[in-house]
Amino acid sequence: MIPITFSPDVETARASGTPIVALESTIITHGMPWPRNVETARRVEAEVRANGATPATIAVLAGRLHVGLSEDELESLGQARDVAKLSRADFAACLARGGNGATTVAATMIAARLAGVEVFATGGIGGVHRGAETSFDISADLHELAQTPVTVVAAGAKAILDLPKTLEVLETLGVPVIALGQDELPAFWSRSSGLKAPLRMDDPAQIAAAHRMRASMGLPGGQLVTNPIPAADEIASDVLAPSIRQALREAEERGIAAKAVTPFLLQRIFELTEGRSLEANIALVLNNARLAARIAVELGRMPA
Ligand code: PSU
Ligand code: MN
Repeated sequence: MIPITFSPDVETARASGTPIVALESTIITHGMPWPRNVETARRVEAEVRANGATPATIAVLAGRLHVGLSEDELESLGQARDVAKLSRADFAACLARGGNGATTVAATMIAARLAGVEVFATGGIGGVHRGAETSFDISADLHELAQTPVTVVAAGAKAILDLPKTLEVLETLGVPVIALGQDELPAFWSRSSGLKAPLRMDDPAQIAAAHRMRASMGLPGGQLVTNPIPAADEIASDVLAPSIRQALREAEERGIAAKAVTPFLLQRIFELTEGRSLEANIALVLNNARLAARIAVELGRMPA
């Protein structure tokens, strides 16, 4: 038996068949500094509600999988220091030993599937790191997209990654990568990456229909929807590039590896851009929450 607790809101939504959008918690614990992390998590939930769906923020608290967090749970998670960053490999172990953990994209997809939730909003997925040809650092998020049937809305893969290699791996794994409303793959903090997105769709209904079609065909895995950050909030890639280069150099010098890489880079880029990267990150997550809710509403109108 999986120890699972649904929040009252999520329980009600499940009973009435209201659309639900899953939200991850690693972005809260490892992706943004307190108190902006908690404030953002609340705003993201409000954005999902304003667009007709119920938010379900996912985390492991004292060995229970929580689908939907209370105000207090969200606040204490946002302030906690020793929370594990959970992915596919360590999710079950954390539950089994009664631990606390924040879910990455991979772990949130697993939880969403267990809870019957088809759509999930995040900031940016993990991908193939620069230098992966020697470090072998490829996020488990990519493999999860290949096997778990959840549509993930992100603003692209983070620009700290090797985006061409990330696209290649997604293609190999058979993951549909859809750009919303433009031909180019967005690059998290900026709208353009210089890379063509494999697929383009212009409205949430098309994305929902493709999700259902994959299920009808018995294809495992989900879809990656890349939603460009709003133009008013983006940081042009050439403006950001020096900060990314410096953060990457420091990570290498200090021997940062494995799970620590992404949180380290995000924190350093936040410092090097004097907080600008965080403002953009917040704007893009809100934008993704909005789109994810619309996709969930469309799915709710379609036969299962
Ligand atoms: N999106 C953000 N900030 C984050 C993340 C996503 O805006 O911190 C997290 C997600 O949880 C994602 C993780 O799964 O970064 C990727 O970590 P890694 O590169 O170690 O797989
Ligand atoms: Mn990694």
